[in-house]
Amino acid sequence: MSDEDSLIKTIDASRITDSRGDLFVLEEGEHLSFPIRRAYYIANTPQGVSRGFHAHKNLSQLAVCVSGSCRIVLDNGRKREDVLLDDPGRALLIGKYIWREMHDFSPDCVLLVLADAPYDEADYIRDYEIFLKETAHG
Ligand code: T46
Repeated sequence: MSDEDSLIKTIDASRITDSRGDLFVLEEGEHLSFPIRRAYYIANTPQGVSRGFHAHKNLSQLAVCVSGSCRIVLDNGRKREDVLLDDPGRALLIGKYIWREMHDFSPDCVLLVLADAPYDEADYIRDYEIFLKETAHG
């Protein structure tokens, strides 16, 4: 886990390497403090396209580039930090009320996201001004 003041909190997957290559493990209890209720993955992102630009009110997620790389910006309304995800053994925690943007997808990027709740559009804040208002006193 990284520096406590930073918005960038990463988790190292367990890596089991043998002559066949690497097998990475992310397991509830061991690596994750929340249950995995949904997994989705983002692939084939055209060059120059960015995604995200929203926050969640009540969703914790773990994101890992299982192939390729992308840059993720995290913003809590007071500061913004960015991190390059380019290692299938390093996963990024994205918590509640964190504005996220995904940029600079490599052509081979597959971004896997593990989430602790089913999809719910009502949980999204997709307007940055509303996000700033909702985090102003937090
Ligand atoms: C997030 C970042 C990291 C579904 O129907 N089910 C799902 O589970 C998801 C994730 C999305 N959708 C629908 C909603 C939209 O109509 O798929 C469409 C694209 O979703 P969105 O524009 O929100 O995708 P991103 O890449 O901007 O954001 C996604 C996640 O939605 C979001 O929770 O934190 O990845």
